Amino acid sequence: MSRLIVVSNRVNPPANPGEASTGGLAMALSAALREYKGLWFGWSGQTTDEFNGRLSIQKVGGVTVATVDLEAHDFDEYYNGFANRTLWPLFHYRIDLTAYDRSYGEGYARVNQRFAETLAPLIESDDLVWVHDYHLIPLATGLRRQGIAGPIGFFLHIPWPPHQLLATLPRARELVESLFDYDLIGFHTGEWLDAFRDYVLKEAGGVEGPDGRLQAFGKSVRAIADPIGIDAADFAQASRSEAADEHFETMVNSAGGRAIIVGVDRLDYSKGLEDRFLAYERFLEDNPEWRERCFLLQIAPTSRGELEAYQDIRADLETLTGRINGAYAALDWTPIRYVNRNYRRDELAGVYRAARVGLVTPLRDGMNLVAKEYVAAQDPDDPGVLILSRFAGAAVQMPEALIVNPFSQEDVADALRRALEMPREERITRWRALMDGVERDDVLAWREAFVEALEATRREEPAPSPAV
Ligand code: GDG
Repeated sequence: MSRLIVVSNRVNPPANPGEASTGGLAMALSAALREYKGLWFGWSGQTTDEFNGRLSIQKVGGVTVATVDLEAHDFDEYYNGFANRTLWPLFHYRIDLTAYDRSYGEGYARVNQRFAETLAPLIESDDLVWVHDYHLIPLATGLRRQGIAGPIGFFLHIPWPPHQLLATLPRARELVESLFDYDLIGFHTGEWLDAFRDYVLKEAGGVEGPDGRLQAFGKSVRAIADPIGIDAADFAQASRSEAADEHFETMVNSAGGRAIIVGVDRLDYSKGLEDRFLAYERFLEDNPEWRERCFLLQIAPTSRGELEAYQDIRADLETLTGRINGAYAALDWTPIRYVNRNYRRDELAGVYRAARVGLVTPLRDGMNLVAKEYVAAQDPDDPGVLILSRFAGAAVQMPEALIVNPFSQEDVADALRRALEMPREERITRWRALMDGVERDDVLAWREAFVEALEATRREEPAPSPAV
């Protein structure tokens, strides 16, 4: 069996299975690499005065990790800059928040080249290399320059934007061209895959070959949809742990018989928290009989706190929470409990289980793992109801959820009422269908499908394609 070399910007497997590790990617990759012969390479999270390419190799939670430090201005230009001020907002359809700066692009190219030079000596001829996410799109180009000829795959964890949006990015074409140095590109859904194909065909003058490979820039690549899942078995176990039971009890006791509506999201504008709070306010306004009989618990650990857009959303949510609580609270009832901290994964499982409704309403999301975790944590005999945004990649796989338009306060408010009043039999029927999907399409199925497709590219004879 070949070794699997996984590459991502941050390398942070949880040291113990139940431990906190915020972010879908960290959860998914540590689950995928456990029990697999291989290596996880990326940035250490530390900065240094001058880049030295020195590797730190250690074993964390059963996974071998190799990390390298970056310079402080690399962090500013590559991570805070091009990755999170340019690509993240643009790929989440927020051109209003997208910042372009030449230095960001330069930092992005420089760090990808540094990663390629540091990683290349670790790669053996039989290895499969699997690169993750928007921080590292040009990595394969750097690795090819270093003489790496074996299979390299790329997985995008966020949406791929429509071609007209992507066209607003200076040098978008160059970015797309660099993807053609991979053998395989994976997206969560057919929608993101179609948007990528659209750009290649409409903007880059490419064609789709008879073998299904996309051809452009004198090269060809295979692109697939491969939806990510959670480690369902591990999560089910976490939800039966002592910590989960304790948190379940705490929530039930503190709820005092009221129904809990739960939201769990990194504090990010793509997650639609402001619209969610407004929809909940609308629900309270429209349904006076539900006031004091339920509350919204929003867990939102801070992320990317150095960036202004993230500071703004934090301030806006605090104001909004204050306003809604001020308008509706009673002596013994707070409509919104808004918590800005991180919980352990097993604790979170107990909180999910105690909640009658899981409210997952991103404005745009590559997949969304919280929706799947909420389902996995439910009591089969008395499950809660998932409300899910149609703009999360997960919506395609989870039609038995109450699917909503997160931009419509009315729609979300109606779904809240329907969820809270849903009879037990209907809850069970919907949950069973959702749970079957969560168990079947889990993180291992995602990894297997990608690795098999990447392995298969070794046997493909890329058709010669005209330079465009
Ligand atoms: C990206 C894409 C895609 C959150 N708060 C706590 C906590 N979390 C965990 C959740 C979940 C993960 O973070 C969030 O995953 P999501 O998938 O919802 O979102 P992103 O972080 O934006 O992930 C996304 C994903 O990559 C995978 O491809 O689905 O679309 O944007 O696992 O549980 N975990 C703990 N404490 C918290 O307070 N322990």
